[in-house]
Amino acid sequence: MGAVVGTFTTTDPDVGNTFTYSLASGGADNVRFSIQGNELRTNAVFDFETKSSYSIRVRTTDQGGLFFERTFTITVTDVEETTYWDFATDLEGWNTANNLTATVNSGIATFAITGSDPFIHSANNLNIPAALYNYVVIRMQNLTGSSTAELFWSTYESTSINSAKRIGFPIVANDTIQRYYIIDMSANTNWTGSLKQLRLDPTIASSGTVHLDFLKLTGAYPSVAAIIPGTIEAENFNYGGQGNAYFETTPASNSGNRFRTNEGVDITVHPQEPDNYVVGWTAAGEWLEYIVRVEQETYYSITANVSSPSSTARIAIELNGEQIAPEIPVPNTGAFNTYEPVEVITSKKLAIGTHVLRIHANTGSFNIDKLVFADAVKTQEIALQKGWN
Ligand SMILES: [Ca+2]
Ligand SMILES: [Ca+2]
Ligand SMILES: [Ca+2]
Ligand SMILES: [Ca+2]
Repeated sequence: MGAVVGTFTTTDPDVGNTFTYSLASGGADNVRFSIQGNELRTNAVFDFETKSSYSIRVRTTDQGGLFFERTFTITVTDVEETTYWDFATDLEGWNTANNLTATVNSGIATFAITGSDPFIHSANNLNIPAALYNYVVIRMQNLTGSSTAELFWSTYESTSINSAKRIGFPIVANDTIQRYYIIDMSANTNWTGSLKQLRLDPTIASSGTVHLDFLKLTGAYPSVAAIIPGTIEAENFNYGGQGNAYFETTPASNSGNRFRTNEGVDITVHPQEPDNYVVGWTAAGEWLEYIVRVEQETYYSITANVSSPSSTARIAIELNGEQIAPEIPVPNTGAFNTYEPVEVITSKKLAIGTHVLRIHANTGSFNIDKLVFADAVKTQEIALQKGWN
């Protein structure tokens, strides 16, 4: 919003004329733009995934009131926003402030805190649509005595950073491990418009150390976290693109060209279910992520609906970076178009809360339709009852 798209000039045989520009009736998408002086500016957040071409009509008027109108087509190109900061070798555009100094080593940013209100802030021109990116995922280890961290942000519509655009979240004090924190940003109604800058207060303590592994913005697809127990459709991976929501060996295109055609993940339609899609063209090392909400603490049975023409395909299921179940052995189903359910049981109880689930291809050459999570204890009781009949 407010970004300059281009500037207008008028060619007129009368030398010395001056021109003013305005939007003229007849442009289908005029409302999404504004004109300031000779600059065309955005009046909306443009997202390539939603709409990629806009039509506007512009009038140029000379000082005598004579005018000329012309229709323009504005094409939006798919620029992958930076939404993931891994701090691989430096702060990746983030800056420190208020009694906080940072060093980066082995992919971890370490913050030394020596006074009140320490924070880090991102570049001030993020241009990320808040509505799509409704979660912030942070992996960090808090070695301070505080159990609160905070996120602040500004948007192109509301450019100041203040407490109206803030979400505090609980962190573990004096922690012994790196831990995932998944923050639902839609909890604050001011998480809207186009994000301009993010600020992280990694602790509200005034002394101590925090180790930050990464911070990323991601979005549940289509909008809310999948519920466990329940079904996770493979094709409903997060928003965030290559390296953030998924890792693809062919990131430039969707090889099946179905469903989410602007993503690099390879998707085709289920052979028997025209409204259901599957992820295919899998290769070793590829992965997909999903924001999930576990509503019941228990062991789960995970049933993957999969296909493969080979017997070597293997899938790992991870939650917040940890493998939670034995590898799924995808059987040779005879063809990519023949699906079979394969069940594994989690090796630990899954904790209630919001988590990042990852489907990781240890060995490729399989298709995956979905994962069904069910309470393993209940599933086994039903199996027992059947046995007694
Ligand atoms: Ca890192
Ligand atoms: Ca691809
Ligand atoms: Ca692929
Ligand atoms: Ca599916």
